[in-house]
Amino acid sequence: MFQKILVANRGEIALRVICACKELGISTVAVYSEADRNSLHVRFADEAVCIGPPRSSESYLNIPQVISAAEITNVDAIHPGYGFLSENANFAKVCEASEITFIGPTAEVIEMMGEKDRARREVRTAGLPTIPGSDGIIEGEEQLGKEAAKIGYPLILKAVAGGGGRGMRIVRRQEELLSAYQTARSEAQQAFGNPDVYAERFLEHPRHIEFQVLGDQHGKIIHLGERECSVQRRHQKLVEESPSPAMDAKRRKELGAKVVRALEKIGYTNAGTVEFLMDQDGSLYFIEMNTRIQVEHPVTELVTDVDLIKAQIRIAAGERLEEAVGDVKFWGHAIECRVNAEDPDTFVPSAGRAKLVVKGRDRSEAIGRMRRALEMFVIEGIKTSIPLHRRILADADFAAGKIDTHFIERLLGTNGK
Ligand code: MV4
Repeated sequence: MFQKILVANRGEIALRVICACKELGISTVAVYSEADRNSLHVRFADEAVCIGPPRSSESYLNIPQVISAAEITNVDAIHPGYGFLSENANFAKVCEASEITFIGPTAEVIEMMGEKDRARREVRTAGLPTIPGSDGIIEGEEQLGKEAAKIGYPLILKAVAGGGGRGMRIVRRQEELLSAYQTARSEAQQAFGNPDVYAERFLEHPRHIEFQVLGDQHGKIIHLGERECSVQRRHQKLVEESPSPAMDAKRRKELGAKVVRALEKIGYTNAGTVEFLMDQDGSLYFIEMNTRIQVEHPVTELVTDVDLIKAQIRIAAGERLEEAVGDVKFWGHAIECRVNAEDPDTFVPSAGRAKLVVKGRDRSEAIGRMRRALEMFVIEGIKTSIPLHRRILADADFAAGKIDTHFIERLLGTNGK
């Protein structure tokens, strides 16, 4: 097992990783920017190293600075948390070259899943259902026409280097195709330095359902069930829950087994999330894979009793899944509300995020408990999204499990803006 881990992150996830290390008896090193000198993650870590000015590009995203801090403090491993360097294949490579364990999948797999068209091809070859679409990137106007004729309308153009809702363009009619393609390419070039796009059939009212997985370094993969993440606004998730009200035991078992087999073929290691869209007819299709721990991991922890961060650390240290996690049993229903410090009218942010997570024996008890907790939750002096969460949890459609990615637009009577 590792003796010392550097936590290459800030805020609640840095603190979460530090807590896991403390429980495992591992020493911790925090890194911080000049703006975060007095943060809790700095206070609770055994050591702390300032890695630069407030701007994250010069601190938390600065690979040489993070690696220097790791070398000075002589750590065995680095936990990247989420965001920042967590899905940066080059960072994983630099860690390896510096003989520091990157707590996550291999650089090769991070790279594979980061190229969204390649991820799609690889998982399809490995047996997962994907949305009908182009085989790879669309190389030019001639191929564009052929692919569109094959896929039909509406279709969606997605940046290969995008993900999480960035770099997408919906095309509803052939007349819009060429200009959408050109705009998508130039936006992708602007945003990611890579103009490549691929195409998929566009699903109008999907649910977003994702599977949590863990893979050890001995070739074994398990899944820890799914999370329902359809309640979102502008690609920011607001409420997540496990299990999904749209899944049943049979489909969970079937798709879960496919996910496990596919990732075993790919050689996936450590924690990851496989994202699916569920069509209105109930079909599930792969869209992308996240090769990091996610914000919403606690809802899975509550229904499985698995500490996912400790599992990540133990797997990275070489333990087998049987040892690191053991048998996984599912019990109850968990819900997370992401409480944002923001103005409810303008959505102007004032500070980070808090997570309110509850568990009940079933969905109805979890909803009742969340409503009670939201009612008693007091934050003074700043505006927060708590009133919005109270409305979501009091909504009849939400209670009935009738949620898709347009739920918030319907609730607010807007287009989500
Ligand atoms: C889609 C889609 C409909 N059809 N792909 C948005 C985030 C990125 N991970 C993929 N996204 C979507 N891909 C096809 N073929 C609709 C979305 C989408 C969405 C997906 C999940 C959660 C919220 C969403 C909000 C708008 C659009």
